Amino acid sequence: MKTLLIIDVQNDFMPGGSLAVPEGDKIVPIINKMQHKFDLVIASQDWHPKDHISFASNHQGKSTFDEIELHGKPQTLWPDHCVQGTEGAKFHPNLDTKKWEAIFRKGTDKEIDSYSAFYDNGHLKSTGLTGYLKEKGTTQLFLCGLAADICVYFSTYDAFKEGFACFFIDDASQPLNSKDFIELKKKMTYLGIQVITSDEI
Ligand code: VGL
Ligand code: ZN
Repeated sequence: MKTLLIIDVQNDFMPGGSLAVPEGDKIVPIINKMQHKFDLVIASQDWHPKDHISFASNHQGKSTFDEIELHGKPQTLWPDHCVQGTEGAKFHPNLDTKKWEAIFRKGTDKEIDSYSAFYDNGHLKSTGLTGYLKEKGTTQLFLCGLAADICVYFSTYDAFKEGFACFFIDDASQPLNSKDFIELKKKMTYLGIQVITSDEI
């Protein structure tokens, strides 16, 4: 059973948004075109409170993209983005959401960031996504969205560890840092995650 998980295709990650991914909007028509190929389509939504710990604005004397240590782990400090209820947190207006059966929100706890749609960055709390996918009968999980090297990557990695056969759809994802992403693609391929393009589905 083939499921598509669309990660964080939200306005703040688009060109002109507060945490813009280069050419982030390029993937919208590609995602729209492939949704009919899946038995189940779901999405994740980055959904932070205003006082979220990952925002540089909530740390005195710090700048955006600084790295600090939080709960013993490195944390990049981001510009304010995907604040609950704002325009920036909405999905791209041209994204076709009609077929979506569920939206999993993440990053809602102000004390911890959450790149993966499955767990927070400390792997302390689950979103319930594994249980949902298993109950729905998902065997093959296809992932795409923004940013390829952050939330799509960490979601794919967790999905793989949870035992799903994983497919990373390269042309339906865009990275924040394209150099890092080359290495991450190698790592995924090495692990047994298939890196594919949307015409191979
Ligand atoms: C993301 C950084 C912070 C993402 C979310 O969706 O890739 N990146 N929050
Ligand atoms: Zn975020």
